Amino acid sequence: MKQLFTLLVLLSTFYQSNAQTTAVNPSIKTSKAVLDDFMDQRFGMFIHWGPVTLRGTEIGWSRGTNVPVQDYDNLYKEFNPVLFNADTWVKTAKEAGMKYLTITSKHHDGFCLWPTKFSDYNIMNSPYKKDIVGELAKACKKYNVKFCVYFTVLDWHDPNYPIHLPDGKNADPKSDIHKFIATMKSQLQEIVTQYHPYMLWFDGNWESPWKNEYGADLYTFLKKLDPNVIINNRIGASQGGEHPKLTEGIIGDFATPEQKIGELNMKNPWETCMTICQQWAWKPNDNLKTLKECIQTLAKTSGGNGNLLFNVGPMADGRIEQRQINRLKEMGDWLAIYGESIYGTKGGPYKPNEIFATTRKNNKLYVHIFDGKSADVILPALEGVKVNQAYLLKGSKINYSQNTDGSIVLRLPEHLPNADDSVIVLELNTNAERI
Ligand code: FHN
Repeated sequence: MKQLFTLLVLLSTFYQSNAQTTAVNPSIKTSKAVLDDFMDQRFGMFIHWGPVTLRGTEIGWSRGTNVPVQDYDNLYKEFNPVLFNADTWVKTAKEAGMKYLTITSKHHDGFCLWPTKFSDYNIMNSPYKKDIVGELAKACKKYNVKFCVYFTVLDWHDPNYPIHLPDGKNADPKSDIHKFIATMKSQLQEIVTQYHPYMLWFDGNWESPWKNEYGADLYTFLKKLDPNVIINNRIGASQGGEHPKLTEGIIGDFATPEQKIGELNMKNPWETCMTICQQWAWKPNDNLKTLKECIQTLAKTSGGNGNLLFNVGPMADGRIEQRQINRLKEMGDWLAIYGESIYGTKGGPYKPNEIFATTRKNNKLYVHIFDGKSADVILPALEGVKVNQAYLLKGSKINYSQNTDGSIVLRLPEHLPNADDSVIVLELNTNAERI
C-alpha cells in the first residue's frame, strides 16, 4: 500500500511540475492594447530569403531533397546579393500598403542573415558580408514600417539539433538539444536587443525534439527581454495537424493559419500567412496570384478579423521580381482608395463568403462586394440595427431597403467601380463594432 501511495505522489508531482513548465505566467503575456495595435495593422510583408535562392528551390525543405546537403550547405560561399537594398524592399512594402515586415532571420537550413556570434554559418562569412537583418531594421524605422523577425526552432544544419533532414525521423544521439536551446536563446537575445523587433514569428515547432515546456521557457525568456514583443503561436510544441488555433494551453499571442484564410474569430487574434506565388523562397516562373486573388484574400482576411502576412521571395541578386513589385503596387493602389475599410477595422459580423465580406469601425459597416453580377446583395438582419444611409466608399449613394425582418437589401449599380472589391459603406444607428 505504501509503495502505491509513493507512486501516486511521484506521478502527481511529475504531472504538476510538467503542467507548470508548459504554461506561461498570465502576468507576462502580451497586453490587449499591444495586440489590438497589431491587429489594426492588418497587412504585412513576409520575406523568405537565403542562399538557396541561388538554386530557386524551397528554403530549408530542398536541403537533402532537391539539392544535395553538401551543395546546399556551401551555397553561402557564392551568395553575394549585390543588388540588395533594404530601403527598396521596405518602400515596396510601404507602397503596397503593408504596415509591417517579417524577415526569415534563420530558416530551417540554419543560415543566419545577421552577424551572430553563435554560429559561423552566417551572412558575414558569405561574399556579401553585410547585416541583412540590421539593414532591414534600419530601413523599417526610416519608413515607419514595423520590423518583425521570423525564427525557426528547428535547424537541420546545427549538429546539436537532433534531426538533420526534412521529415527526418531518427534523432542523432550525438546531438544535444539543451546546447541547441542555449545557442537559440543567445541568438534571440542578439536579435531582440540589437534590432528590437515589434513581433517574433516562430516556426518549426512540429518535430519531436521540440517540447511545449521549451516554448513556455522561451516565451518567458523573451518577455524578460521585451515585455511588449508580440509572439506567434508556433513557439510551443505543435499540437499536430494544422497550425493550431489559439485554444487553452497553446503558447503565443496569435494563431497562424497558413496558405488559407482563417475563420471569423472575434475573440482570439490570428494572422494568415500566404505566398504571393506558390513557393516561399524565390522560384523561376513561379505562379503569381492574380490581383483579384490578392485583394479578395486581404478583404476576406480582414472580414474574418485577421491579419494577412503576404510573402515575397527575393532573388539571389537581392532584387524582388518586378512582377511581384507590380502586383504589390496594384494592391497599394486599391488600399489608397479603400484602406479605410481595412486598417483599424474589426471583422464581421458576417462570415466572409464569395459574394461579400464585411468590416466595421464605429457606426460604419463596410460591405466588400466581390461579385457584382447579381442586382441585389441581401445582408441578414442584425438585431436592433437600422441603416441610416448607404454609399460607395469615395463614391455615390447606393439604393437600399430594409425588410420588416431587418434584413438589408443593397441594390448594386450596373457598373461597380472595382471588379475585384468595391466597398459600400452603411452608416448605422449604432456602433457597428458592438453588434
Ligand atoms: O516549413 C515552413 C515553410 O518553409 C514556411 O516558412 C512556412 C511559413 O509559414 N512555415 C513552415 C511550414 O508550415
